[in-house]
Amino acid sequence: MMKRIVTLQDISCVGRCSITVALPIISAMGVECGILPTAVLSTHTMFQTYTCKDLSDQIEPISDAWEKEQVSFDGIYTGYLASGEQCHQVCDFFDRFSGRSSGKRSMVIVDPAMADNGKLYAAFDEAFPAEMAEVCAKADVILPNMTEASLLTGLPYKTEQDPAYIRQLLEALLELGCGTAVLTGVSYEPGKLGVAALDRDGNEFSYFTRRCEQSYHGTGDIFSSTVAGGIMRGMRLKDALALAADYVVRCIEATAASDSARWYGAEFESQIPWLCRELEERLRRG
Ligand code: PXL
Repeated sequence: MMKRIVTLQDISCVGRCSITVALPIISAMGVECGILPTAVLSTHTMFQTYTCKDLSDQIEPISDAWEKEQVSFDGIYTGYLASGEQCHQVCDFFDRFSGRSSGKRSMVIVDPAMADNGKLYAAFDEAFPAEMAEVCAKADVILPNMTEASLLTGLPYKTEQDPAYIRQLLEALLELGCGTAVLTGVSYEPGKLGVAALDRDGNEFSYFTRRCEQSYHGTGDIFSSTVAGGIMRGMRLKDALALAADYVVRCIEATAASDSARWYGAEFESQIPWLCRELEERLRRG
């Protein structure tokens, strides 16, 4: 039977991030994707002018209606959340819908999308990372980038990385309470970039690709959505991470070959056929 995931993040109407990325990618991967929009923005917050309508007051009534209709999810995937208060609501949502009480556990995947390149996104204040840490505490898998990991753990943000520092960050992330911590944007040598993960049983793994010169907004959302889709399709986490990293590289390469502005995100659409083919191929190989 087809798996059903629900993603909780904003709708940035233009700019290729959050729901406008998650929905097409997860659907293309053969997974039903429900949405619970946390806010509606004209664009993501890296544009100079943007509007934002917080939808916090919709989370509870939508949850109530779903509960009445006995809607259930195989997975819950969260991204950009609009406020600290909303982080609490999302924790309540996990308690209601992750099936921990009914025994049919759903996978909780949290991308604590709140910062990049050493800086919090424009809409957040310094108190926000501690609220997001509470969301991470309830997750099976968290997917922070280096900046987010440093804000979540209080460890310094370093652009020069080594394995000891990455291990320290991963251990500190696990201490938040999540099942597996995945760090993105890990780099030990100039031409390579990748991810490193550690789970509660002490299993550690990493995956590296070539480092692309260009960077585009929203690639973190492309990555996390692909990981979520891969897990829902039954991939092992490390295989889902590798597929997601390879897909992001292809998306960046496709975008670099065109002349689109980086604020409009990466052209993930043109690489969806590759993603679908590669997903089925890698699932077959096992
Ligand atoms: O891609 C992360 C993201 C999602 N949603 C909104 C954002 C950002 C990053 O800036 O502003 C509204």
